[in-house]
Amino acid sequence: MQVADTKKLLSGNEAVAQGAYEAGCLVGVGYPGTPSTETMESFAKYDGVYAEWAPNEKVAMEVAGGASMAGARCLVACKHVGVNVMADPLYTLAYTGVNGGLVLLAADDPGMFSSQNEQDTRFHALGARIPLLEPSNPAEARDFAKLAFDLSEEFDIPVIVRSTVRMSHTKTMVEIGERVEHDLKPYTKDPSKWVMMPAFAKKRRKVADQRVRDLMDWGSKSDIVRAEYRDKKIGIICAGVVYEHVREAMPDASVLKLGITYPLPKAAIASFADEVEELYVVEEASNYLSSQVAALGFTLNQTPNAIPPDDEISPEIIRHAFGADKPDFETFDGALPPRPPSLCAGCPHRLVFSELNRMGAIVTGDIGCYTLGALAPLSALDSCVCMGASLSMAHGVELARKFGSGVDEKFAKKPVVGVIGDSTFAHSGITSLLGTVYNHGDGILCILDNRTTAMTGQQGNPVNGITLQHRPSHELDIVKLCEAMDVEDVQRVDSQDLKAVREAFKHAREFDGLSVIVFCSPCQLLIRKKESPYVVSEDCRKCRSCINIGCPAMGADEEGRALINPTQCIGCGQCAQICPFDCIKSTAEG
Ligand SMILES: Cc1ncc(C[n+]2csc(CCOP(=O)(O)OP(=O)(O)O)c2C)c(N)n1
Repeated sequence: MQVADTKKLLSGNEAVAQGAYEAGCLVGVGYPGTPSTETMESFAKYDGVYAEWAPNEKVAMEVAGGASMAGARCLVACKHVGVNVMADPLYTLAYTGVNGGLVLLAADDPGMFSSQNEQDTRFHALGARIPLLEPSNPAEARDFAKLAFDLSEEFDIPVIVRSTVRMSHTKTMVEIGERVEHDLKPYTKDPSKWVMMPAFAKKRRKVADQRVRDLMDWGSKSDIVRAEYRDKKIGIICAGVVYEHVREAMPDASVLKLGITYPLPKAAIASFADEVEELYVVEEASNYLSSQVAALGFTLNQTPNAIPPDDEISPEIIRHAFGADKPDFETFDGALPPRPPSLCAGCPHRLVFSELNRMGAIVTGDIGCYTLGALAPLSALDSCVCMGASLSMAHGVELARKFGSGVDEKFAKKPVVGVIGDSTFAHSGITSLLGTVYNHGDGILCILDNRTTAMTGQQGNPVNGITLQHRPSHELDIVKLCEAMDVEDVQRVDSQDLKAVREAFKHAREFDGLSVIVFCSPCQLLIRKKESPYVVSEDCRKCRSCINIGCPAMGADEEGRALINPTQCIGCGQCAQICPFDCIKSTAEG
């Protein structure tokens, strides 16, 4: 079938990029994070735009703030937890307002498919007094992204477009249009708008409040707020992808579809509430909408069965909430066997964790592929909280042990090790390390430099010096940086060489003070090199040392002898190095 070239099959993320492109957005800045990553990756591919990865979301928002002040339309994209990182500039940009339109795509992750928490960006919109639009599908994502730029300039405020994982990654046909170029808006120096010291900020705070009232009225008149009347017994208020689920689950119910969920369009809600007998809110993973509708003075009915407060919602869950039998997901015929995630065959992080496990260290971890070092059989991590936390939490553990009383003797003797990846180090680990050095901390810090941001799909970062649009750059030399920070003991070690890894840890444990080990070896998915596979000889003594490094290519036969799956083995030789009896050889050795 021929599809007219005014339509494209786009994911929600790609559609936001398309909308931004059509709106004449010039500058795109983001930091990768599922489910938002493809937004900036696809925006970067359009002609006539400038796009870059920032080292973190705060920097991204500040770059966009500057470009907006200079008159350009700007798009920022990140995942929900990235909004926390940028909260400082974001909340104050709500006071300064914008010059060129500034739009933030914030992708939430109800169900936590790839996140450490399930927070709802709408609470940030409420806290910062920033309007938030919620498209329900990719077609709307493109429309709302375009609209968001106009709204941003009309109301002099950054605008958030909130997506959720289901919308970010679903593809549908999207009507597309031409780009409308925008010259830079003229810049006029105006400290009362852009210099947020208390005397000016106090006045801007009032401007922000008035803007919220104006936006409430705007929403009630806008066609992105739509009352759909059917049977008027049940009226459901909903937004985003939940709207699609509600329509599927309750096709006869009346629906108020909110395209803007902050500020809430009070007048539109009031007329809907007047028309229906029972008023409900359906939402997922948070009570933002129900609490805010109730705060406006509307009385909500409760569904016969509660809507779960956490996790993604589905049409089955909605039907059950309104009285249908509970869906029985367990007996689903096509149930898949469980496949726990694991580090890839040949992953350069593996030997570091196998050693940390052997050392019985207290390991404060971080976010990246290496978080998988927490899982059996490596079982090497004690904590993982947020990007950058590894180094500062290691310092905190040391402080408690050093200054606390009644410290358990065994606990006191364990080495404390912070482990962080290269992208995460650049994101927010550098200041953590600085804090430890400044406060004369000790312990061991491992920086796992696999030459990429692997977890989110191999993006460039300041350590590998690869930029989003392949412009010239600089590679950050982590060792030199540590030395410049006055770290007294810094080693650079090949993380695929077990002997070197062991020696580095031995040296670091003996060193009296803070010791940093920069483990270097590229991610296997980056080099995609497959050497001859390894095999286990007849002499295998079933000690399981090789199996315990958790390589997906390793297994055991019925008698417990180690076995290597040749289709999965990439020939890295980690297992051969770990075997204490020299029973594993490369097939290349004949
Ligand atoms: C504030 C925040 N932004 C983005 C993410 C998404 N994210 C998780 S880990 C990671 C980077 C991982 O790269 P790196 O530290 O180099 O480790 P690798 O995966 O390469 O081992 C990113 C971008 C996040 N969890 N939190």
